[in-house]
Amino acid sequence: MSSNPLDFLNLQDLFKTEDLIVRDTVSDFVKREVIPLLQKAHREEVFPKELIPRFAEMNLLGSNIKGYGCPGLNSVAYGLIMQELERADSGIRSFCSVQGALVMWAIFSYGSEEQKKQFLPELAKGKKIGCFGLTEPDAGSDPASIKCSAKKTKGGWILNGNKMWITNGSIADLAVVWAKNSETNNIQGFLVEKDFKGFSTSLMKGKFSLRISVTSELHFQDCFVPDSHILPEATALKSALGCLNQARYGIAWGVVGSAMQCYQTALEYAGVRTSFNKHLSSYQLVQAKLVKMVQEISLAQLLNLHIAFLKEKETLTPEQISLAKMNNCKMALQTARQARDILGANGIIDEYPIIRHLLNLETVNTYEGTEDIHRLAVGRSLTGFQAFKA
Ligand code: TGC
Ligand code: FAD
Repeated sequence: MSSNPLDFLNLQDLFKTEDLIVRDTVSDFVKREVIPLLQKAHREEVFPKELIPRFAEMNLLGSNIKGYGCPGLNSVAYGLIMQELERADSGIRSFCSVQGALVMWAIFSYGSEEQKKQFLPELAKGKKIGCFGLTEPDAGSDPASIKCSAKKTKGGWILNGNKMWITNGSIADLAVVWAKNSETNNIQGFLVEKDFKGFSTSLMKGKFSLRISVTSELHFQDCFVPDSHILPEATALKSALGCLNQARYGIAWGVVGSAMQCYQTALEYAGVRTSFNKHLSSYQLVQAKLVKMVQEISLAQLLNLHIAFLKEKETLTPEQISLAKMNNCKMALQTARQARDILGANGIIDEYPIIRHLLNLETVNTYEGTEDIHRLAVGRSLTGFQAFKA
């Protein structure tokens, strides 16, 4: 029998010792402190906020940013953190992704020195929670068509419009908001604090996916944002898309964690459950499903290691990230579906993690660019023709 069915190709021989320490530390934390909270949180549709100080103590917020209270971990260690967090739940990884890859990264990449010093250490310590507002009710896949407007006024800007589907929105102290300059039509980035007049949020309830994650609408009604809170280097749509690259990279790693958890559960279950007087795992059809899972997980793990290598070399392109996000989300969704099947009726009950992962992965395959949007992004880079629009 395989000595480590979760690392069939023994890829961990390629990791540095310090990366393995990071992985194992986060894995222990997840098993001891995160997983025990999930069944209740998922049933009640609440985020387990008590974990936020622990995320900070464990350096999980902005862990690949250098300086400003962040540890500056390499791309493999960062990816392994995402993988281990998502083995628990995509909503747990989402919380850390939004805080680190979308909010902190936006400030780190496009903010002034004052903004970095003011916000990054507090965000790293979990003293402030952030959210990232790009999507609107009528603009998801096509962010160039957002309507949220920013009009220059004395000493600042006036924001009007609505954002929808915003992770952490209602619990955020600080929102990175993308709005169109009403004179130039350029998309610009703003930092909106929760007590700014004219800014409000509303919680979106009734999700059957990512239930432990807070999802909200953001509303701006003549909301005044002082000049000190415009991100000076975030001056176009490509600035927002630059943040998405960071988050999509983390998702490519994260969903492999979900797939690993589903596959491990199915493998163990098939080893003890009997049907027609034999263990499920002794049947060829069940083995075929388990082999398909380990085959796809192993290929996704290899892909992640390679994009980490490219990211460290600073040659990783958006289209390569699209390929990895698209492939690994689909792979995780298919793995979760096969794992659910192996558990029969037990596959739909929350005593096991599979159905929760399966439902979560429907969101993860959609947010940060749907599967088809990434397919089209890769298609454009292959052919030179964009097939997004007329
Ligand atoms: P397009 O003409 O392709 O691009 C406009 C400009 O941006 C550049 N660019 C990028 N730059 C950096 N990174 C990328 N990934 C980039 N993609 C494009 C591009 O070179 C161009 O630059 P320039 O200098 O020529 O102006 O723009 P388009 O309007 O045709 O749209 C392209 C498309 C569809 C790929 C893009 O807009 C897209 O990615 N759509 C998907 C939207 C999306 O992913 N939204 C995510 C919202 S945030 C979220 O979901 C958080 S979930 C959080 C959680 O809980 O984890
Ligand atoms: P649409 O753009 O309406 O797409 C619907 C369908 O049409 C999809 O299948 C899509 O692939 C297809 N489609 C669209 N355009 C084309 C085309 N040109 N060619 C072919 N097919 C096309 N956004 C944020 O800004 N911040 C967040 O924190 C955030 N968190 C989220 C959390 C959750 C739980 C969810 C579900 C979403 C979140 N989002 C967030 C929004 C997410 O990024 C969008 O839902 C996503 O980009 C897709 O947009 P849409 O839902 O409007 O779908």
